[in-house]
Amino acid sequence: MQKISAIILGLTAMLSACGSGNTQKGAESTDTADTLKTFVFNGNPIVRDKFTADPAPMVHDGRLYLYVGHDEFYEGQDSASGGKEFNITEWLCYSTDDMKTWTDHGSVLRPTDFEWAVGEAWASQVVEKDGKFYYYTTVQGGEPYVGKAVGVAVSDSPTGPFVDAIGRPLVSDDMTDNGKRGWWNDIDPTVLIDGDDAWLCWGNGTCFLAKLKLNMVEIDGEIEVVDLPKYVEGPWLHKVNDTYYLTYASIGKGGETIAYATAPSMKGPWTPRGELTGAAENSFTIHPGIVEFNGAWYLFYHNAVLELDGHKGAIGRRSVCVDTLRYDADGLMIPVVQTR
Ligand code: FUB
Repeated sequence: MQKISAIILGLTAMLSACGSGNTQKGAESTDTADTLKTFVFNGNPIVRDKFTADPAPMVHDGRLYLYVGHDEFYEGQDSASGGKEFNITEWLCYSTDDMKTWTDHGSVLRPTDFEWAVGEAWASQVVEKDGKFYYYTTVQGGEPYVGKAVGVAVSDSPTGPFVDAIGRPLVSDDMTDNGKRGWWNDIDPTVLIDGDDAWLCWGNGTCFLAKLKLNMVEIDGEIEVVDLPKYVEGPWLHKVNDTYYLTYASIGKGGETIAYATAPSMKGPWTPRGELTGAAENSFTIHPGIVEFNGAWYLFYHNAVLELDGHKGAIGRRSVCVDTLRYDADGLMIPVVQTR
């Protein structure tokens, strides 16, 4: 009898723990049959139970997958500088089929899943090719690699498990000029698959562009530099009809804004088209992620308006948001107003 009571008590405790863990403040929440958490989008920011940053959307098989870095609080964060404002040890994945109900897939990759990396899950992007999902990431390299590097992991599923595809960085610090940002300039990869070609673009302070081989895990030829006004970081490539778009975080007054350029070919020439957004509320950084889904276009970005567990939003405690993106008759993106 005592044993049965203990089992019942244990089960009750487990169930109530599951229930409380599944509730996002400000959003309805339920369990799916396979126990993944779901929540309903009721306005920005999208995710309310964690700080999230650097959104990277991908559409596959009628579902939108959103990959983000998990910004985490640590004591001393508010007086840190030089990149130490960020404490990001994993990438998370969320998905939806209607932009309203989201499924939380949890952590899908960590920088330390790359044996040669030591941490720092900075901006990333996932793309699908021939049934494989390639996760291009920013990480901090360990010996013998110094500085930030671009890694690539691969999976048969959009939600992982992802494994290091090549056992070394795809881009390491020695492969590029250090430019304005030294050891930290090889960050923020974005990939565009265009017919039989694939392009990799990345960089902080300098915007680098290179072709990828068909295997998606080797650079093909020279690394070029794209000259863009006020370029800082966070490039995002996409294409509509015959126009190529390179959207990026540019330096504005006291913080980053999103700007973009267009070109008739990935070889350029790139024409600057000005700002797509102003600065993000309460955040020095902003980071674009653009995708078409169910007949509409969306701009994902982050701000820092969320307060969580008594910690206010900050440079290293950001929140991913989404707003509708529209084009004018000439194919130019119409400035996006950031909404709550
Ligand atoms: O999240 C860390 C860094 O901040 C990213 O790599 C940049 O794009 C900026 O958002």
